[in-house]
Amino acid sequence: MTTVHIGVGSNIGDREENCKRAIGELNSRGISVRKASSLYETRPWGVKEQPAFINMAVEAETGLSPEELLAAAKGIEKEMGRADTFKWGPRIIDLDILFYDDIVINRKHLQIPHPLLQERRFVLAPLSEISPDKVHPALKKTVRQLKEELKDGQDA
Ligand code: PH2
Ligand code: MG
Ligand code: MG
Repeated sequence: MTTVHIGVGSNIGDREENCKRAIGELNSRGISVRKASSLYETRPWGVKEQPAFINMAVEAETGLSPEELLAAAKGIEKEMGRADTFKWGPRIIDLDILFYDDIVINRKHLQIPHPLLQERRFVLAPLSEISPDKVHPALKKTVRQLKEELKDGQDA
């Protein structure tokens, strides 16, 4: 079993319900959620002209490989009716692999740890609630440290 961290976000429809449903779907696909953060309402990052998000982070255990985990996340997004919009655009549900144990993967379609997590308060705030001492395997800093190092303007 491997410990993984997943970021959950939604900014369309019943955002809270969408996040909760996604957690149920993870559990039913062999990704057993052990810890879930609170729900955070966050300002849109990247593309600002869109509705506010609900974000959260979970820690889970799984026997799935990184590729299988990615396929499961994409499958849940699809099943929940996620439509293709544009990069960083609005979405009913977004499931991003943040960490997969201490593995570092840099393939075109799969990058772990998530390449932008250190720039995003909407990721680091919920993540530091559940796993503050988790060390980023490439940056060699804890989640707590990364959150403290965010610049003031980086509030989403
Ligand atoms: N996701 C994005 C782009 N911008 N902003 C917030 N606040 N929360 C998100 O989950 C988010 C975002 C692309 O995945
Ligand atoms: Mg995302
Ligand atoms: Mg995504």
